[in-house]
Amino acid sequence: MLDSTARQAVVDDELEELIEGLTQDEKMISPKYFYDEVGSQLFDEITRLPEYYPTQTELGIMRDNIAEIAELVGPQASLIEFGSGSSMKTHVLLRGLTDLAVYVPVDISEEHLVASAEALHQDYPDLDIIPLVADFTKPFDLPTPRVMPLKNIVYFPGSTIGNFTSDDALELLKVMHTEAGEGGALLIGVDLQKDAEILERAYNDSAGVTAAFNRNMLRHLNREFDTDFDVEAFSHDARYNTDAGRIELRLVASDEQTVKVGDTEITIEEGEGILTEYSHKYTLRGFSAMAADAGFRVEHVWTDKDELFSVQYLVRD
Ligand code: AVJ
Repeated sequence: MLDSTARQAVVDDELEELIEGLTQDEKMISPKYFYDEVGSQLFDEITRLPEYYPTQTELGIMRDNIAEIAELVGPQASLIEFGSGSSMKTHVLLRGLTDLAVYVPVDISEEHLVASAEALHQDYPDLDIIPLVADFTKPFDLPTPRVMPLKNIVYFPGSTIGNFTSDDALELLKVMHTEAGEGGALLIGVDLQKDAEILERAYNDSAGVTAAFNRNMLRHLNREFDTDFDVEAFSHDARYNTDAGRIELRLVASDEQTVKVGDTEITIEEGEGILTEYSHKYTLRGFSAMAADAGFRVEHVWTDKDELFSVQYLVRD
């Protein structure tokens, strides 16, 4: 745990980063601020919405193909999940893989990590689980398990890769390449390009859950950084940018707003949007080109019958 001085330093850095994002030509706030307790609950609700196809589709792909996935992974692998690993998809793997040597969930939030690792230990008492607190966008040291693994399998589900710009996504793939090590592989969920209509429906659900999720970010900031965003003065906007192949989430001010962020006053014009998230969608060809730049070769791709979503097994070249 961080002591109070260290925690203050983190908050100061984050405040600086927040101000930087809000003083650019195109104002932006990092999507990491979606996930306070309420935001995590809202995201959970999103994954159960009929319009939000990614979660259920990916889970279906995992269930339908777990035998083939287990065959490729082989016995005595180390499964290294980027993210804290509380999802149903993780359970499909932990149940379906043969004789795992160790499971290493990696997350920046110690709280999430400890809670989910404890729950997993109840379900898999014989599995060696070694939670690791780390920022997985930068290389980190792997722990030493009880049993020496035959290979490392990095797992990155949820199309979280879509949150990253292409430069950052490439950097992250390179980190995964390093962590996979010699003979290792990456199992990754990647959302696919499709009709704008299906995509926009998934991020503009009729129950308004995604809108609440987007706006909740401001409530989170008000609490954590003592800012004074008028949450009700911002509306949810999600549209598909066809050229860039990504959904863009914004919070749009209904009238001029002045907000105090630390010692900085920020003016947001009427109708101006603050970018809160990119969710990139890939073509199979585009993703494999990026993977190749990071040193990976796509060994296998599984999709659903409508080719909405893909799960891909990448090996080191
Ligand atoms: C968790 C980043 C994969 O991009 O679809 C869902 C987040 N944002 N609805 C996505 C999200 C709005 C989600 N990821």
